[in-house]
Amino acid sequence: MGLASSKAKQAQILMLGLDSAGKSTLLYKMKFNDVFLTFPTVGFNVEMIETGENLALTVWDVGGQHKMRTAWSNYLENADCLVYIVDSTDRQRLDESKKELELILKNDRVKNVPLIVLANKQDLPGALDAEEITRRFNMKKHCHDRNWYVQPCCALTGDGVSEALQKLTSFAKSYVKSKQEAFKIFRPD
Ligand code: G3D
Ligand code: MG
Repeated sequence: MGLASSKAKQAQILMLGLDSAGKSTLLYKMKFNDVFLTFPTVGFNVEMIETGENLALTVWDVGGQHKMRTAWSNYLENADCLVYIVDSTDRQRLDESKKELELILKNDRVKNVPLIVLANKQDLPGALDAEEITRRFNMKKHCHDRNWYVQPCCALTGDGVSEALQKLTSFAKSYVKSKQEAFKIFRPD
């Protein structure tokens, strides 16, 4: 194994979703495997997560309140994977959540960037399951040009969170690799 391949790689992960979907709770569950009291995020939280696979994830959790959403596009530039959190019980705002996701996916800055949708709050009665979220968000249509996956989870108990982290690592890894290969073609030695 050469030096270059043994060097730990970095991936930038961007967590988005409406306010109260569970982004900050998920971030801390992923990082510390613990539940913290969260407050509406003003600005952003950022944490580094070691994956144990020669890849460190820098995870950005950007506030989801209405006034913050216009700032989302500023964070899109260097994302290697998007994580979009949905409150699967919030049927009233499901359409709003879907529209915000569509806007993100239309942005050229995240063309081909992989996406994981987390169907959060599966512990609560009436939560829509991953299949239903997939269908209602019309994922096949909106994500035909990127890797995507919908993972059911509960940020409080941690159910589905390690699966989400595994998928995230695998998507981010292949995206970082494809970026590096494109760079080599662009700048041959
Ligand atoms: P946000 O960062 O997306 O705005 P938060 O969301 O992480 O601050 O979470 C908003 C509220 O949802 C919090 O409750 C949090 O405990 C709760 N929550 C997050 N994930 C889950 C989940 O999987 N199941 C349940 N039942 N609740 C969840 P409070 O009461 O502090 O507002
Ligand atoms: Mg938050």
